[in-house]
Amino acid sequence: MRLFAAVTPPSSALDELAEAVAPLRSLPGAGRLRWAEPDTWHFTLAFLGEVDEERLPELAERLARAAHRHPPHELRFAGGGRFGDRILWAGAQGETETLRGLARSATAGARRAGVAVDDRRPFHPHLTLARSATGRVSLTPYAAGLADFRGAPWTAGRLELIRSRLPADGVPGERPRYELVEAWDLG
Ligand code: 2AM
Repeated sequence: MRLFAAVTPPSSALDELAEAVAPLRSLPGAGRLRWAEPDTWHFTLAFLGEVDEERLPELAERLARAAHRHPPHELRFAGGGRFGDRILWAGAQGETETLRGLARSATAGARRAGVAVDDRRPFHPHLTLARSATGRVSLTPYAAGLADFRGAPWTAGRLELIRSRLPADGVPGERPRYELVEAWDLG
């Protein structure tokens, strides 16, 4: 199964962000981007990829330990950015060093459970809002539209293990579906 470890902000914070994002959806080219829906928004801490089901108990045990090593911490949405013209994201401020430490522990724990974690990209806390399949829509005005956005503080209080089910090939417009496998309180 395809898995990743994540932190999901509370719905109040997601609602605020959704309000800030709404006007961007009428910018030129917005229809050519694939927008993630607010009920799937999350911060990925470690992308685990395909994991054999038999590894799941040890993985869960290791992630539980990683969660206990880091306290709940305060974050807020702050600004936005882009990875090239492929990914538009919302950023976070606050106790991001704790989030980073949690991401590191989750990655290390998953490795100890025998999962080959993809960490080629350095950890950069971001919540993906939209993706471009072609990279042909300039994301600069979208990121600029979020530059001044500052959300209310919220507490990252649990580490989640999420399963991603990819859509069947050739189903236009379908998004991956995410299912919570297990979650552990921090601290
Ligand atoms: P993204 O937000 O940068 O797109 C589920 O696919 C989650 O895992 C997404 O949030 C995605 O991050 C993240 N992820 C990280 N590395 C990935 C990879 N190599 N393939 C797919 N998703 C990845």
